[in-house]
Amino acid sequence: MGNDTTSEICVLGMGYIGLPTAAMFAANGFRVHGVDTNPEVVATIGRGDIHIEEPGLKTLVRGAVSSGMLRVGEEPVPASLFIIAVPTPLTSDKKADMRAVDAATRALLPVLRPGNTVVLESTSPPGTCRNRIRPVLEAAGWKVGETVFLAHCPERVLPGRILAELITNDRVIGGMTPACARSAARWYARLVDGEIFLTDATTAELVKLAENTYRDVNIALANELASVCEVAGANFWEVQRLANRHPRVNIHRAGPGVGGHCISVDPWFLVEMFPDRTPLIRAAREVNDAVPARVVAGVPGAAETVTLLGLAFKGNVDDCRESPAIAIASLLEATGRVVRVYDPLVHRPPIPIAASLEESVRDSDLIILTTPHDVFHDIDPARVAPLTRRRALIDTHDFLDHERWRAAGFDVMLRGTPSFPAYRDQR
Ligand code: SAJ
Repeated sequence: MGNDTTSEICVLGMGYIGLPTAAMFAANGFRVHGVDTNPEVVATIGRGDIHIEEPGLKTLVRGAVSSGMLRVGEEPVPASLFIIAVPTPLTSDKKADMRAVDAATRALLPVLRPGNTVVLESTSPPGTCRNRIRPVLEAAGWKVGETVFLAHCPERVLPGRILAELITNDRVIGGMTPACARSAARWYARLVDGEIFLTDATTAELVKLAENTYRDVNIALANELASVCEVAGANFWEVQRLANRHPRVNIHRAGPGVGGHCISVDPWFLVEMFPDRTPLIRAAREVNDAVPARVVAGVPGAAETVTLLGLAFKGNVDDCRESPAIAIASLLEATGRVVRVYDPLVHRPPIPIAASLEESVRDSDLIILTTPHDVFHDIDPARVAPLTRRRALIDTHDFLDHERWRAAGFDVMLRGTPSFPAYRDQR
């Protein structure tokens, strides 16, 4: 046991992954020091509060901070395990921005001691541990695999289910050496109920990218099939349902595009590093990125005021990062339309949103369901209908009860079917 400035675990980056991970270790009896370079984030967590929304997180953090097991600051402190969980966003030219990983690596050097383990959790391009972090540690005099241990343990938790999945998901731990993997695994074994698989660092980096790329490519296929169905006179949702009765087929869901900070970002890490070997991965990204424009192209010319139901990137979360709804809003505005957005789950909207459902649909010519929040099922179309100027609904997710909306007088247009308006003229 150490004193006030020594923790067992030091987590660098108090975001969507770092904060839940730090709080979960703290709740399991570890003394944890959380680090963030943003003083506001440090102050918020320091008073037991949170700056991101995730079910159960507030209670967990409040308990961990008030028990003294989770402390926060702007600088790393000596610890036995360092977890780097900082953002690895995309630059505007679709390259991995590794500045936060580099800064975190440098920041822990002054407090690193013999026998420490450094784990990179941030999703990173293949070779990051070997070619980016190891040289910095070795330049500082450390011998990786002997005097310090370095491993990649990618996070794989689903926003909205982070706390449960931190415990139940299997983990892949890739070490720079087998001793590095074992050293990291000893820590995670005390938190994780899922199975822990040991491998090398580059394989672990690729496992994470492969998982999200698999999703992206399959979602692109679904979106492309949906577009085909619109002109072929078929219903994509029926095609998907029936094809998925085949034992070896799993067609994903079409939608308004792919959002979030992971699936729409990670495949680019492979394209950036291996441009000649990734034509399919690049094409899938481009297909999914083009879906918001397809949705907007389908908006009837007469619709001057458009209401978007949902701003979050997926259902039942408040997270708006890379949300297709934001892209759809800005594309609609670029065509001169008035856009109103309703999302009761989003508390820190990146673009202005309406204060109520009524405000968002008043004098609207078209409602587009952009996010499948469960609460939208509770909307009574008969109450909405008299407020609108025209009764038209585009459902991009096949989510709402269409019969109910039709009964209230709405013209229902479903993405992936011939009712989708862009294609009505082509038949
Ligand atoms: N989406 C579709 N069709 C589908 C599935 C998803 O259009 O069939 C869209 C969603 O609407 C959303 C986006 O894709 O806009 C991503 O949503 P998601 O729920 O599939 O995934 P994320 O981004 O919330 O979380 C993913 C997860 N990865 C995998 O499922 C392989 C999660 O386990 C990862 O931890 C997370 O990325 C991450 O941090 O990398």
